[in-house]
Parts: sequence; C-alpha cells; structure tokens
Amino acid sequence: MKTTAVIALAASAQAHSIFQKLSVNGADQGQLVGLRAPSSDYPVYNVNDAQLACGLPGSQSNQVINVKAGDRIGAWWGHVLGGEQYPNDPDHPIASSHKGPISTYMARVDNAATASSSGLRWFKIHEDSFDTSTGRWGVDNMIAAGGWSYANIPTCLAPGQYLLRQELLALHSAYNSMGAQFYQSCAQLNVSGGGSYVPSNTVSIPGAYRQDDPGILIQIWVNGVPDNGRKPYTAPGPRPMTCPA
Ligand SMILES: [Cu+2]
Repeated sequence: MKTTAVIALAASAQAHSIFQKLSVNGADQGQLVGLRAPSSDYPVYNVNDAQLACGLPGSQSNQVINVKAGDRIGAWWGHVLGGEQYPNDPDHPIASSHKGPISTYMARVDNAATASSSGLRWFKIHEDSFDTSTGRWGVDNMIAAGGWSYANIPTCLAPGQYLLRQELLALHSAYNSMGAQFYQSCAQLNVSGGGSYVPSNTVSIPGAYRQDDPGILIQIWVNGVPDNGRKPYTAPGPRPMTCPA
C-alpha cells in the first residue's frame, strides 16, 4: 500500500500534457498525423531552450495537412500519448491545476514536412488567455472542450507552407523562476486560398520570451485561488496578428 501511495503521488506531480492531434473544421486528422509532437508529456522550463519551438523530442509526421485560409484548426491535448494514462484519469487532458494561457503561432517555411524548427519567424494568430470577469484561463476552456483548443487560420494569409505551433503555458508554479511550464507541438500545414498578407511583426522562438516576463514569472494564486486576483493578465509574446482592414 505504501508503495502504491508513493507512485500515485509521483504520478500526480507529473500530470502534464501533449498536443498530439489536429482537426480541420472539425475533421479529426488522426493521431500524430501532420504533427511534430513530444513523446514525453514533460514541459520545457527554460525560455531559451531550442525545444521551446516544437517541444521535447518525439515523433515527426511525414505528412503535411492541407488547409484553407479561414479554416478552424483544432489542437487536441492529452495527458499522455493516446490520451488517458489509465481509465478515468483525472489528469486527462491535463491536471486542472495547470492554469494558464494557450497561444497559437505560425511561421512560414519552404517545406513543412522537412523544415527545421529553428531560426523561424513566428507570428501569433490566436490566444485564449485569461478572462478577468470569469476567472477562467485558456486551459480551463480546453479542458471543458474535451482537450480541444481552437484557432482560425487568418483569412488574409498568403498561401504556402507553414508550421503551426500551439503553446500551453501552465502557471501554477510560476511564482518561482523556471517554475512556469511550456507545453507545445507543431503542425505541418499547406495553406491555400486566403490573400497575400505576409506578417511582418514576427518573433524568434526561443528568443521572444524572457524568464522574468511578467506573464511567465507570476503568482496567480491570490487568497488560495489561481485567478490572478481577477487582475488583467498578458500572455508572453506579441499580440495576435490582425488582417489589414
Ligand atoms: Cu504538469
């Protein structure tokens, strides 16, 4: 019994998550298809780690997913690869303690199946951050949606191949430096339609964040509640791009 209790404790301390599946306008693309996803559910802590781009080492699909500008892209998160670690896993899709924003970025590449994930110029297309009126974080919305978090491909975006990166930033221990947890995978997309817009306001990943960014080094627990005291919260990085009027 004692051994079981210790294992249970260890498991709950490692209640992390992996972005491991994609949907396009609601159509499930299949497990790990078109994705670069970690094999481990562990996070990246160091904002200067090269693995901040597309996550810890894992699988890389040889497929590129065809999408159109304006399509609704879903990212599916699970506690471990495949989803639940065991039946009725309470930490699937992620432990509810892991409050924080979910941000989605894209970067233009020549060939999404083969491009290096380093040295890219990323732009943010969406963030589900924090609602001061409800105290809900992006992670809360993802859990409520059964592990799915969504972003639309900008309608004006120039056609071509892109990596799409979704980042889940868990802030439950972010009051300590290096305590914030970054989870991410990248999807390999071929975008058609749209317009001719090429975002110019881009950032490097890693490079865009500082370890002491007020959105990364932060105490979100106020009076025992992880709601940032209902004060406004700004996710790290740029604001999402908008199409020209
Ligand atoms: Cu975790």
